[in-house]
Amino acid sequence: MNTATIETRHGSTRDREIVDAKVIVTCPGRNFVTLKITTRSGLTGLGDATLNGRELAVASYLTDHVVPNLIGRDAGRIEDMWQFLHRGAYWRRGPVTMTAIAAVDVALWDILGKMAGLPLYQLLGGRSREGALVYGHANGRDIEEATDEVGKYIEKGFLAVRAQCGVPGVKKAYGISVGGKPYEPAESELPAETVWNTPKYLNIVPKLFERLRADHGPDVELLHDVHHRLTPIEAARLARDLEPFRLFWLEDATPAENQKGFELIRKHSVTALAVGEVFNSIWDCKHLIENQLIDYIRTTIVHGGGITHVRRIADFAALHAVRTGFHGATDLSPVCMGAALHFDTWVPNFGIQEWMFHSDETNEVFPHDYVFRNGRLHVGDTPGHGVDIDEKLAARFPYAPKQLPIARLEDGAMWDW
Ligand code: GCO
Ligand code: MG
Repeated sequence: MNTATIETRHGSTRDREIVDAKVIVTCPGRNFVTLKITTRSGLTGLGDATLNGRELAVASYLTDHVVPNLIGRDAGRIEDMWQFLHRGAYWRRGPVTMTAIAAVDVALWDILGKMAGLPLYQLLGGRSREGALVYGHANGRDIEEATDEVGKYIEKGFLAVRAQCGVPGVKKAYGISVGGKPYEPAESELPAETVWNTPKYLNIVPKLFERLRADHGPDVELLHDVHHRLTPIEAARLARDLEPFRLFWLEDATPAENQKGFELIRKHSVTALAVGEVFNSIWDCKHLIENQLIDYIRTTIVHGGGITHVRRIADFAALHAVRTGFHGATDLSPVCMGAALHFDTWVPNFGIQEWMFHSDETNEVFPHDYVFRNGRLHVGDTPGHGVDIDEKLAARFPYAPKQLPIARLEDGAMWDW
């Protein structure tokens, strides 16, 4: 086969030239930033670029500093594009940079899938499983309400459920919805102030899980998110107290900047640990993974530099028996979710995928082909990642500034939210 034949079958360099790239900001209930890349042959690819509460920083990074570099380049050179944007920018890593790089990377993988006429999981190496086990978010103002909510998820077919409950004496505990609406943390233009009390929290959580096991039996997988609130020794105590209830994982038990802290947790408990939704590089998790201080790595596609980089993290994690458990809150758009699910379908060391339900408006703006069946999300066979954007509809939902809450201790000092 000569070069000319190869080029006609797979798109010539000229066909693959990037002729347009634009950033779409929309707020169908919450803000999303999306990058859309178009090639000369008319193929388009989408990448999510959403960084909750700091959306416009990424939009500007892309529009002002990345898009001018994309025009005229070969959309097929995905690896080179990644290196160009990472090494070439001189300023590496960081959530804004890595989210912007992820958007380009995912859009290019999407285009590659369309060029090949294949779903993304096939490009990565094909299926390892039929569907991706997902966990939903159950929460309640008290234990009673939380156990009812867990029951509802089980009835819907979920095999794994994250459970959070209100903390008596704490006005706004993390993860608890208000007014019957689904939980959405970024609720106001300026950060809502919450007050935190660790002893009260440490008192209630084991009681919640004792009750959940009593009500729902041993089979359902239960998870819990501490959301960075504890010191390492407090986290160790909670992990030990929760051992009898066999959690699938305890998440972000302590802020992960202090990685030695995880040794302390490990020393005292065999509760599985998950970390990494705020990481953006393999360098953030290298120590935790190679020392087997965690069991699940949560860094997902949009915040971890795209498929190209997260694949490196996953392969490295596999060497150390660490599995993936990607972040999947509603602040990641369906575009990230679609890409993550293709990754989950392929990656050998898959653990679980978080799945918070997007609003109907969001699902209409981002039509997609993944579906929930029997506790798992299943990707379709649409070429690429299978998620599109309805730009006309997106334009009807203009950006609305919203920030995440903050937490203070009772004496007024700042704490980790
Ligand atoms: C989780 C999370 C999120 C974050 C959110 C911040 O789903 O595990 O911790 O809900 O709070 O992504 O933007
Ligand atoms: Mg979390």
